[in-house]
Amino acid sequence: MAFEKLGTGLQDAITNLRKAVVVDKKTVREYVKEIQKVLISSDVNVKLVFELSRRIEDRGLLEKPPGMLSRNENLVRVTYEELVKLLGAGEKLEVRDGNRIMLVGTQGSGKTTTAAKLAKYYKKKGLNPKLICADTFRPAAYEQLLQLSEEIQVPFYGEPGNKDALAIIRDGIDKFKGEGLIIIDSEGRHKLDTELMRDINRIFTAIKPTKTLLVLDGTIGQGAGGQAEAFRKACNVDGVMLTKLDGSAKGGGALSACAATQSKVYFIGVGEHIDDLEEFNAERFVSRLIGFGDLQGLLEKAKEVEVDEEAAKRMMSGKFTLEDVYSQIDQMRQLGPMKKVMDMLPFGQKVPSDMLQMQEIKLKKFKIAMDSMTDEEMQDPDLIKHDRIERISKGAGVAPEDVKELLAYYKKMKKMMKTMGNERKMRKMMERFGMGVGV
Ligand SMILES: Nc1nc2c(ncn2[C@@H]2O[C@H](COP(=O)(O)OP(=O)(O)OP(=O)(O)O)[C@@H](O)[C@H]2O)c(=O)[nH]1
Ligand SMILES: [Mg+2]
Repeated sequence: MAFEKLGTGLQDAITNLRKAVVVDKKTVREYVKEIQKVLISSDVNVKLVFELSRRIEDRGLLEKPPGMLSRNENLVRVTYEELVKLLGAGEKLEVRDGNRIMLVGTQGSGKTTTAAKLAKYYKKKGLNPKLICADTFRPAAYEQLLQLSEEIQVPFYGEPGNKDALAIIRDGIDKFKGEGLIIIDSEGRHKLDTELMRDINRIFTAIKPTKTLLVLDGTIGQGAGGQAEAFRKACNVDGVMLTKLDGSAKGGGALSACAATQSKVYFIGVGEHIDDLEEFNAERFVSRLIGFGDLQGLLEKAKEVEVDEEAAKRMMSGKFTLEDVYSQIDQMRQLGPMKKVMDMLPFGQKVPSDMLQMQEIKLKKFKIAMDSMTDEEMQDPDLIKHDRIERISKGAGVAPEDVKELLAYYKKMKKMMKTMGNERKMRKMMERFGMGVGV
């Protein structure tokens, strides 16, 4: 499996961090050191690794954790963000039928295999890919792509024996009437030589591909950056396809080097099989390395509460009105089953179970009842006594018991919010004295 070592290394570092009871300078340094080791053994450029670890350390120590995140949870989030930055922002290759993709690259980098992989990939997406073999250099090139195209049942064009690559491409496009997504496999040379570049340029000018993609062998590690840069200067490369990342310990180096040279990696090849192609998206990639489930929950936790911070502060300070209950019910229903929502919050376990079991139908009744209340009543529910209960229940078409139950629910919540607010203050105070408690 590709990147298994990198993933395990990162996950181990995170597991150790999570075990830490106190998150202080020493813990952060140790964690950052572990991350450094993992990245360097994955061939990421030492300078980049040090820059990244400095940022993780600084942010981990100085940044106020957003939302409900603890300090070590925030460190994991920061690591994720910095790794995504290191590998470049996600951007999809935008192509459609009628476009032409040309693959270029040095000999043996994986162009022919990748051309077929790409054709299968877009076929599965509902496009109509077609393959042209424009490699006149290697005698077996025609047979190789023909066979692959038969395997994936994609139309193929080639002219064995013809040495004029440009003429073959033109004939192919004619034969396909310019329709479908035309993928052109070109020839490779020993290394990046001027002759190859001249050929590519000649074809490039005549064909004007919609996208020119550079196929790079990922096993060369950091060297991928230099190649990517050279090709980009020589011809108009739109992006990179990094191959052979399976089983290569240098994958991290190749990926980060491409990002560092502003060469967008669109796809990665992770095996010899035709399906071993993945669209590269740094966010998805890093979250998978770190452990997807873990990270998703964490990011949501940070986001979710960011939005509600004001309301939460107000509620916890004891200023809790029926309006808060109203919006709380709305939010909870948006988020899903209440039990699940509560489990995500650090104080979740403390919420009495009867509150969690509050049925949907009851919440709906509560909302209807609140719709029949005046602003004054919403702000100050203590005003709601016998006559008002009668009026509200009649206006809303619910039983007076429902209104009473709502008021009881409100009182219980208000009390709970106050207790939690006090606990939060306590926790903050402990943190200030360097007694921060871990996850
Ligand atoms: N393990 C692995 N092997 C790959 C991958 N992509 C290509 N290969 C292998 O790399 C070798 C070269 O692939 P080709 O597709 O023939 O490379 P090419 O760039 O077309 O080569 P030339 O046409 O000779 O320049 C083949 O044995 C492929 O099976 C990959 O993602 N993983
Ligand atoms: Mg080839």
